[in-house]
Amino acid sequence: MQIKPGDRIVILTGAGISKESGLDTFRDPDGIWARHSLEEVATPAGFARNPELVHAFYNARRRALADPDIQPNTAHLALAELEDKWPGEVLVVTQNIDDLHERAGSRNLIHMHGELLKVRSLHTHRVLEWREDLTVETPCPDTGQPGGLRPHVVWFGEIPLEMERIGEALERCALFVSIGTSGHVYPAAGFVREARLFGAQSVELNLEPSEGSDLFERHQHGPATEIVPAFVGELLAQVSS
Ligand code: BJW
Repeated sequence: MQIKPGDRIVILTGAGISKESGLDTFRDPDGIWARHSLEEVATPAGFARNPELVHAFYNARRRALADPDIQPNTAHLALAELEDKWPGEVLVVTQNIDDLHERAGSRNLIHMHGELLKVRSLHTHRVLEWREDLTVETPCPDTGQPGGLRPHVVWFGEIPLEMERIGEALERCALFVSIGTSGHVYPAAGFVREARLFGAQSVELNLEPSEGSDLFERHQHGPATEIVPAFVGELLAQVSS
């Protein structure tokens, strides 16, 4: 791989990077979509039909994230170290709504599918930090009206966050790395094509070949906690040599 210190790197992460921290993926046999209906809990129509069910789904995941056993793993930590030591921009674009990248120390980070620890007012569109359970009775702090808050997450049919900034980063990067994502969900699944169109090299780090595996020039398959630190080590060796 020909990348030199100073080159820009974009890293896309998905649920697979947080699996070994104890959080479930979506599409694996033991994943979230095996237990919950995607249409009921991850679409605006599902929320309009049954907000209690959607709140219960995200309340349970918010509580799980607060479990002291759930901590960033060596893959999250390696990406934070890369941002710290690589002499060039490293941008992590995560599809995950957990906060494990922040807790590991990543700072240049975009949560394109939102954040579990934030809610949004349906009346004022203001985004608020949130760690408690949410119900249909919870009043919106801005208006005092009950039922005026929703999870700050991107559901199917909604436009992911910060797409302009992501597009610019994909055009400029010399290396695009995809970690722990199945490649089923767009627009994230199309980022590799976009980056390659503008000349970036591409690497997939995943437990197994993803849906779009053939689009990547290089692949490393295995658990994120092993293959991500090894890959970061390889990049950082170029800085010290
Ligand atoms: C490990 C591991 C270990 C395990 N180590 N690896 C038809 C064709 C094309 C597109 C569409 C279509 N019909 C509709 C669409 C669009 C739609 C879409 O893509 N649908 C597809 C399902 C077909 N997309 C949208 O609606 C998006 N919006 C949109 O397109 O707007 C239009 C627009 C875009 C841009 C500009 C202008 C307009 C919105 C998508 C929202 C996704 N939301 C969710 C839920 C909300 C957040 C939450 O509750 O958490 O986001 S769905 C869910 O999937 C979640 C995830 O972020 C997302 C991706 O999942 P991810 O991360 O890939 O997880 P898995 O489980 O699928 O994969 C895990 C991988 O890890 C596996 O490969 C494992 O092997 C691996 N793994 N353990 C390493 N230890």
